[in-house]
Amino acid sequence: MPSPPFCPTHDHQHPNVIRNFPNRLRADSGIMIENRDISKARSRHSLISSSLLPFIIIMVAAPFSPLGSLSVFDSYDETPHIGTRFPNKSVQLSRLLEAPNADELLKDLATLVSHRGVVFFTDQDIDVEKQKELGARLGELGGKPATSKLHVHPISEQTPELTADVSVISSEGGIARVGYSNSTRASNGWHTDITFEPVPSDFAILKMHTLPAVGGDTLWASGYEAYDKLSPAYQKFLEGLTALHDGSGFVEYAKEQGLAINEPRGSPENIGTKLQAVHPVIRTHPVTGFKTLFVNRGFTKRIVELHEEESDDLLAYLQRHVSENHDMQVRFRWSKNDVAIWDNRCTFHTATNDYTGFRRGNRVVSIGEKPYFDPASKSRRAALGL
Ligand SMILES: O=C(O)CCC(=O)C(=O)O
Ligand SMILES: [Fe+2]
Repeated sequence: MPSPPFCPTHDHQHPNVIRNFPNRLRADSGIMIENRDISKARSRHSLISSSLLPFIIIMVAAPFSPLGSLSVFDSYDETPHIGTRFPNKSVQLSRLLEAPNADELLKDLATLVSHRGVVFFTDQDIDVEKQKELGARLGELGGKPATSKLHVHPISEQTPELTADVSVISSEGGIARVGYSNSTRASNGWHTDITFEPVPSDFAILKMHTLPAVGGDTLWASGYEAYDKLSPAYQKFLEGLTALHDGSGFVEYAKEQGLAINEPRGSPENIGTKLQAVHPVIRTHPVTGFKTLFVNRGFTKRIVELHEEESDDLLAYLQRHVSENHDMQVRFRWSKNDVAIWDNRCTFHTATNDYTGFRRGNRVVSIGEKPYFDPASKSRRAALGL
């Protein structure tokens, strides 16, 4: 196997890395040059003079890759359906932000996150100010409404160190611990961030800087694959429905703590202290165009068009569908200063509260667009021919 020609950091450590190789060629040249196995080319093209063989260019359909300009860096897919990782700490988000082609790199990063659901970066030096800049630019480059900014969480407090558009994710309390109980099933923690907002989130960026020696993994699940695994009849049924999302847990927490609910929260439409919104049960992702399941255990309380008992049963089924299908999940074991960027339009996630000691990180959540369902949109499997 010849070494990939364009990647100075290529180390062949992960078996999946080589999958990016044809795409890298495609990204750079516009065509795909098949030079990986010249012996096969020799037998297929035996009428061609052997002196020409090293220069054979075969036009073949390259497999789809959402990496774009990021294909120059080593990366691998954590699972077939969700999760991509940049394993080398030489890939720093802080440097992508300063690169001469930063707009191209960040737009491609946003596209990659939208396709793969969650993307992991190793040992990052990015500070909170730059994390906020990244959060703002990712969605802007994808063309979201100009009124959509960073989310201000209803119960985030402004401190001398951090503005209210940064959420501290801490084992000691606050946003990540509201409603937490260690005497219920771990899978009750599955949620999608802030779906109680009329204009909910596109991206979230979490950097973990304090970790227990072991434990505290985070899991993500794919909303695209959750849709795709359902039968056509069930898909059709869900496509006609809408659901009420409710963040009343935060309202109660604010009351108990004597806090005011912050508003507006990253969009002129995210106002009021009720923290409720109605969204389609299946939404179309505005970047990929794929259909995705958009109800979650944490915030979705009621399917509007159904009787209460029907709604309870359906939501319980969909929760099991997400939490019990581990073929649509990825589990990430954090190391200090790792960063995860996920798309809140097409994923679910949950923390794992199995550790002792401190665990802390900073999270930035950006506001995207109002969810919609386009009946002409395709599922991910249909669009990619999977
Ligand atoms: O603590 C974690 O692993 C994830 C917390 C969370 O839900 C979030 O940051 O949105
Ligand atoms: Fe979350």
